[in-house]
Amino acid sequence: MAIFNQIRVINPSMFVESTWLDDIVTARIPILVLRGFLTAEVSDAVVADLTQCRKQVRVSHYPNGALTTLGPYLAKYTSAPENYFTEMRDIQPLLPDTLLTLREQVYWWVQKVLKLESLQTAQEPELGPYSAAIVRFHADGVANPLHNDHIVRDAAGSGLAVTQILHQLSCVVCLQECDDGGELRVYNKKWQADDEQFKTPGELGYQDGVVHQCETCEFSPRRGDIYLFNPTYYHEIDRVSGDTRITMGFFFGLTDKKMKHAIAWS
Ligand SMILES: O=C(O)CCC(=O)C(=O)O
Repeated sequence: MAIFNQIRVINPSMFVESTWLDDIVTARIPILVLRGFLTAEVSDAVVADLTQCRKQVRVSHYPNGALTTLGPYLAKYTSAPENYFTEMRDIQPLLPDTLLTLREQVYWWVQKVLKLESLQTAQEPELGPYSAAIVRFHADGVANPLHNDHIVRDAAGSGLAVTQILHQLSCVVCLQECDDGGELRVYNKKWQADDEQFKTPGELGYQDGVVHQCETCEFSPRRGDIYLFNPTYYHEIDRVSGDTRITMGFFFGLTDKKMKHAIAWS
């Protein structure tokens, strides 16, 4: 049986392997880490500038947890997508330049490392551009329950452009690491329709039984790490201790069978 714990760490001087994209899509590589691309100076500058946006940070409460975010996430708005685009337009002018520049830089690195011909923020014909990234804050004591991200399922029937993708991937940039905890744990199990019996309506995520006896891959992000994984595989974030874990993230979806073109959103 394959061992599902092989995180692959790459640095900017490594030769790009043409199989990496397929390896992440299939979770042969459960987590691909780009280390040494982003400097400490840049991540520190972004974190410092984020304090200007305190008023725009939102906390979404659920019976089993809360999500603290800067910028909209589409999964929250699938029944009223126009509100997602409005929130995105309202917040865009308030985001610091350092964050916007980093976002562009990360898109470019991801495109090169995965040998994509294009990676662009998704556009909705009537509603405009999607949000290109989100900042997530996990303060001391916060965890994220077991879940998976699958926009084709979550926005089914909405007609949104992102529901046309063939595969969904997640990119996360660690801007500030926590002192302890905060590991990302990915399970060797992809969501399937009959897992819905493990969902409690209204709550975040799924009951633990859905990943019973599945292999796992655990990763403690360090400041400056950029990591990629397939979020349709179950995953969770362990309780954070100490400093707030701050990340910038976006999803991207491959739009063609040859896996050369991708659109991104948060
Ligand atoms: O912050 C992380 O490590 C993972 C965030 C997450 O759940 C995702 O990107 O789907």
